[in-house]
Amino acid sequence: DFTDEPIDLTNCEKEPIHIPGMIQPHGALLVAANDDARTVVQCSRNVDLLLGTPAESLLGQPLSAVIGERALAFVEESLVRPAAGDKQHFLEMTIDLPDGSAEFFAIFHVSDELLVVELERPTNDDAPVVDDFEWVQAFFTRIKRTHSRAGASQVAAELVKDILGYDRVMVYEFDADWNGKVIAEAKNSTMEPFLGHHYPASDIPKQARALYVRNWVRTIVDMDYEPVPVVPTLQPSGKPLNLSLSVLRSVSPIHIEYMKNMGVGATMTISLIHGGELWGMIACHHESPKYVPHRQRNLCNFLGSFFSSELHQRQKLDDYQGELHLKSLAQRLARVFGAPGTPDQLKDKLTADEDALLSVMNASGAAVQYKGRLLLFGSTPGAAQIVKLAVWLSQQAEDYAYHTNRLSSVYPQAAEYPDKAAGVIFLSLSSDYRDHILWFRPEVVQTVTWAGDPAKAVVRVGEGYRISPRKSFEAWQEVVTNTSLPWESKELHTLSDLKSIALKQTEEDLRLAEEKSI
Ligand code: BLA
Repeated sequence: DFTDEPIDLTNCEKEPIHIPGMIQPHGALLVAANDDARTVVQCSRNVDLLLGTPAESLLGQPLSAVIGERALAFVEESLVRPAAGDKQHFLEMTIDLPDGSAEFFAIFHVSDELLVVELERPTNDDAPVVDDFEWVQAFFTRIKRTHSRAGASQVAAELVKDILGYDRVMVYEFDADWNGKVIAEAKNSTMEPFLGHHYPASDIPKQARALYVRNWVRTIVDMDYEPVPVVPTLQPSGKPLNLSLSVLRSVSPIHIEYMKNMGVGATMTISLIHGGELWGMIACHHESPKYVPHRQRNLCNFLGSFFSSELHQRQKLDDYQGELHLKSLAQRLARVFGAPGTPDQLKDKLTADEDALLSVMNASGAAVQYKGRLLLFGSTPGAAQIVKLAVWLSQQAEDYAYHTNRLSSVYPQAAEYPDKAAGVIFLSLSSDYRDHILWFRPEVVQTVTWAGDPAKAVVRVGEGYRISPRKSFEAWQEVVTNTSLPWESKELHTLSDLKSIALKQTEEDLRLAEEKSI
């Protein structure tokens, strides 16, 4: 219940989306008790439209009277199979209706001991005609041929788009804080590009992510749908019906609004999971309503898990190559700092290799203080600001180095230049701290791209108010204000490599100074 609650990011997490008491109307839902007759105890209101029998007449009947003895026997048999636990089973069946028989997809699972059967009528309109085998083969072959994570993601997006025919297919990746980024995209030319865009964690709240770990494919067939209530609302035990594993589960109205704001008419999402953890999603958008038959959805589920493990391998390769690259940059810099010469000579050398100086820390700016001269590269605060900051940093430094990605929280003056230095890494080049390097990163808000309509901060829902999707971005912006992307362990490793080089240099200086004084 959201009524009168203050608007904050945790609201989204409180919505009990697993017990909406409603379904999407492209199918019908039957709930059967765990008794011998498998008595129908709940059903969706729209059974009259799909099965020709009103809900009132269906409730209390044995399930076999609705789906037939044979289908029920098959269902019971698949349920006792081992590892049947947390998953759905699937069956194509013909059901005798009052006015003739019809084909259905039946997807069933167990929820609180109750048997939940979901029936979808295959639509013959734009269902893609594909050969499963060819499809799977094309997917495997083309993914296997790619070498990088980005390459594999791009191919996956393109293949899923070809196969399912959505207007836009994205590979969406979570970071450590569950914020998301679009890392690959295949789309119709008329669609606005989302590639590279970042989204706050609250856009896919925690309880939704938990459901996508259990249920790997989520479809919303028509954003403009009228939800269909399940009757009676509660199961015989008095509890709400848990629809965590349901494929027809009605969607959070907040999420629907979010999608409509984006101009999306239908979606399908395939979970990307590694080691039991959701690390990303393949997100498909269609401008108009779109139904994909369960058969194809199932195949996507399988391809998603194949793609996940392929991508994991490529990530390891990318990390390894990234480390090699950083090492070579660090060596180049070590040569420069190993024989710096005069400040002017050092300046010339670093200017010629500015790219190495900045990319070794993935920084947007750097400052080098050397023999009384301050040399600036890329985007930095002003010289006077840097000199003051460096004094403070040399006091904080332990073992000649210091780093933070929230500089202004420990050094308030930095709030004057978050666009230049929300994060900083400091490395002393001499034992008296007089010579040193600073690397800078701007605040993350400046470096990420955001799309969407920031209007409509609050929506009226009945008596109360609810947070709307775009409000979450503002809240997220507050969270990341004055914060840069974190310094990663590979950068901190390189820092200590550079440090040992710099310190050797310092020892050498001391030895020379000693020799001179003798
Ligand atoms: C679900 N939010 C989702 C899903 C996606 C996103 C992919 C999965 C369901 C689906 O396939 O549509 C988010 N989709 C995105 C993003 C992009 C995209 C970021 O295409 C970018 C390109 N959402 C909000 C806010 C709340 C919220 C503020 O923005 C909460 C108040 C909730 N999102 C929300 C909920 C779900 C959801 C509750 C679960 C929907 C469900 O499965 O019922």
